Amino acid sequence: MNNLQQTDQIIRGWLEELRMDVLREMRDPLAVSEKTSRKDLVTNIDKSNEKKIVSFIRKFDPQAQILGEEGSGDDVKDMHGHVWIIDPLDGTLNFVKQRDNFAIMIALYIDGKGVLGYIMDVTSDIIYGGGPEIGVFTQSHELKAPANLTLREGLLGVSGPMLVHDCYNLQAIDEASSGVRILGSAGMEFIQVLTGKQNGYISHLMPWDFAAGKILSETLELLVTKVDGTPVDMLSSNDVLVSTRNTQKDILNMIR
Ligand code: 2AM
Ligand code: CA
Ligand code: CA
Ligand code: CA
Repeated sequence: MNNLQQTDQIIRGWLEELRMDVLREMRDPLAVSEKTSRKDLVTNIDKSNEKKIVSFIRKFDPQAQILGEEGSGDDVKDMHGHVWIIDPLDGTLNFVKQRDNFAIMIALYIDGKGVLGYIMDVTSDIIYGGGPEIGVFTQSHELKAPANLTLREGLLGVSGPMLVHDCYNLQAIDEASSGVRILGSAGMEFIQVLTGKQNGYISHLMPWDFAAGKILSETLELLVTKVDGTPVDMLSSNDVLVSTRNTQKDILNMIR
């Protein structure tokens, strides 16, 4: 593999290429099917994006393992060596119902350490990408660490079902914040926290939902842990808390 700056440019090129395909293909009727429920959908574009990303990675980094949501990758059992974790289309329900507010996410871990992460907001054409060695950039500027806001000083992103079921005392936690937001895409929620528009996000997520966001968040001094503050497991589902340091402290004092 090339050095990180070159790899960064190559991944940004893949994302721009995928974006052009998605914008063209989404004008045609989508082939939509249900996975586990009518709220858990997959489309032809989730599947074709994943096949394309897997084929880019296979050519670029042939020894790597690939973990992808739609199963075109490998059956990854450990984080040794190069592991790419990809969500070919995040926010599929938004994509189907809104044709907006969805993302493509790509992450590279080497021996368990996050090296490069990318979240592309497709309709806005903004890539949030980079990692601990090179910083976090869009196409136009570098992101700085957001202000270390407390819970009451900012907006908290949450998963709708977790709020409705009051998991972890979430309704009281939301009351204590300035307000709650539900965007329906983990990638779009991570973007809000990275840019300081929300001071946190809580959701039940799979590895491909948080792999890229974790790398970018940690590069910007944000914390990504389980809701109880313990480390996330990169190969299983987790109830994830993304937040500023002060907001994490406030939330850990209120969870039950
Ligand atoms: P997805 O669109 O890639 O499936 C809101 O639903 C967020 O949670 C989205 O980022 C979605 O990712 C993710 N998510 C994870 N598991 C889900 C599930 N079982 N049903 C719907 N969304 C899920
Ligand atoms: Ca899905
Ligand atoms: Ca997802
Ligand atoms: Ca997805």
